[in-house]
Amino acid sequence: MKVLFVHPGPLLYTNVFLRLEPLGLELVAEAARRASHAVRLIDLQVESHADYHRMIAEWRPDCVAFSCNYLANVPEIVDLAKATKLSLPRTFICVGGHSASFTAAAILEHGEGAIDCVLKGEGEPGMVKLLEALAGDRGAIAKVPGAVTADGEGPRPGFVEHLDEIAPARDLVRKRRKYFIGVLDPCASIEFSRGCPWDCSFCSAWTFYGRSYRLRSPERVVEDLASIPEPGAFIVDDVAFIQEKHGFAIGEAIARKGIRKQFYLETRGDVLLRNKEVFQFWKKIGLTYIFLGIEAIDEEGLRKYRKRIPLGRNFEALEFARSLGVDVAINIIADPDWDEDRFRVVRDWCMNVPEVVNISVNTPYPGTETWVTEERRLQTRDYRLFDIQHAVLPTRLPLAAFYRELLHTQRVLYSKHMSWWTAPAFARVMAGNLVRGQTNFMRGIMNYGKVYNAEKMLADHARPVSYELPLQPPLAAATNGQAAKASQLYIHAPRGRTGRSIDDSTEHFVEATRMGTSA
Ligand code: B12
Ligand code: SF4
Repeated sequence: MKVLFVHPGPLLYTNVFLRLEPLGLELVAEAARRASHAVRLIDLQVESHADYHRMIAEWRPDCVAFSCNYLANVPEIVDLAKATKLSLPRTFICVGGHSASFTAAAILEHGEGAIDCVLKGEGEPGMVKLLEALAGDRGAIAKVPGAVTADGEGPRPGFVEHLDEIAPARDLVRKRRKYFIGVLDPCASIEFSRGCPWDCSFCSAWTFYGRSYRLRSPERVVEDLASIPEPGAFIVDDVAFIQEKHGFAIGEAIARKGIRKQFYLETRGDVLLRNKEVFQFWKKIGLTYIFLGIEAIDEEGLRKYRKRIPLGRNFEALEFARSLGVDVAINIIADPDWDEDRFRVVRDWCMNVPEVVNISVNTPYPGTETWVTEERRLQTRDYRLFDIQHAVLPTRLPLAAFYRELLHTQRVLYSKHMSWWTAPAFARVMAGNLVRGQTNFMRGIMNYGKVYNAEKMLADHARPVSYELPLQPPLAAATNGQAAKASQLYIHAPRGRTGRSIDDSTEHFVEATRMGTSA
């Protein structure tokens, strides 16, 4: 069968700070190719809708598979599906990815018959089974694990048993040099592990993967890395180097092979402090950027996000990250409840730390416990506003004033970062990138003013809405958080301790720092 894999268009800050290789979609495409299907991939972050329509008109795929990891992309995907069905009525259309998995029924409904199936969970095993059913017994589609169709829902999706069995179809992406994060331009993406053993209430990584955690072997990682031409590599793991031994094994294999790259990774403060030597070793082999999930700068803020890592440990982690001599980025979550004073305190704090600080807005996301338990009701259900840059919960300040404060804070931070980017050391890196024809980051910086604009943000709330996110569950159900978690939130079935490839000491460490009591 001819299968076209489609990544939707850019997110708000994809146009400024980063734009990443569609790694998940490449993995699903490779699984389909290994099952003897003809596959193509188009990434609408870097190609246009006109390119897409041209491609489907010329190639006439039997199946179009969209990737939907973010709510903000839902309307675009639904509209593209409808247009595709109009021009190619016999083409089967499916949607997969994180957000699609948590909002499957709503997506089918928005499609009004144009979307044949939402395939929940990890796409590699599910897609192969779906295509098998599509080529043979169409009646079996609704029984494919993870499939949700108008005829019903199949069993829970199956896991990839060993991450070493899968590989990304990197060759299918047509504009590789368009992917970057900051000055890592161009930059590829790579996976060392999958899933997360913690269970934070505001996050859906654990509900999606059933609190499982699997590792890729150092041999496969090195083989994959060696095939990547880009000098930068974004490590996509939710929490990098949870297990020290694995981090060392990969690092040493990279060093032995003589691979030189600049790496970006994200991790937790307590993991950084627990496994200091690994991060020191990685600095030697090219670790350049660390993103630390700090979220709040005071105990009250941390309580709100129920982070079970004391503020002192967070600051200690920051100190340690600084001592590594890598660039450190952190995220602060602005709550819609903030007033002018709170914004001012945060601004002052941010100006006094050497890190790159990003401010996002507290947004309940389906698939998280917060989605079920958040007592504040949504002010809007327009998918496009669920991009962690808009306020979807009631604001204490009038909305216009909230955006003015938010944008002012972001602008102050931007000027701080700008002064570094123009500093001689950075300017040299930028100049080097420009000489190599890599202009992604430079263009991003120039886009800033256009993208972050208080009037535009406010006007976004007044746009006509075609598709609305399903309602949050009623509060009665929300009070029973644990039951809601177990029965409604998991996409992959939890396998308990056996589903986590970590040693007992790491399991105890996770146990002591996680939020909930789930399996
Ligand atoms: C890179 C990244 C980003 C980038 C995106 C950049 C870009 N597009 O250029 C940035 C930084 C912008 C970002 C932002 C956000 N992100 Co993000 N991000 C990631 C990250 C770290 C890596 C994605 C990745 O490559 N994964 C690896 C591949 C292998 O997995 P995958 O893409 O999920 O693909 C698999 C499945 O989803 C599925 N699948 C995917 N596509 C398809 C298609 C079909 C047809 C099928 C069948 C299956 C399928 O199969 C794939 C293989 O198993 C993930 C964490 C993670 N480890 O996945 C979070 C993650 C996806 N992000 C998440 C979240 C919550 C966000 C934010 C809301 C805020 C935040 N907390 O970071 C914002 C939202 C932005 C917005 N505007 O809406 C969540 C999940 C979101 C959800 N929908 O529930 C994740 C899992 C992180 C987490 N711990 O919560 N993110
Ligand atoms: S540590 Fe918490 S926030 Fe981070 S990925 Fe795991 S569950 Fe999500």
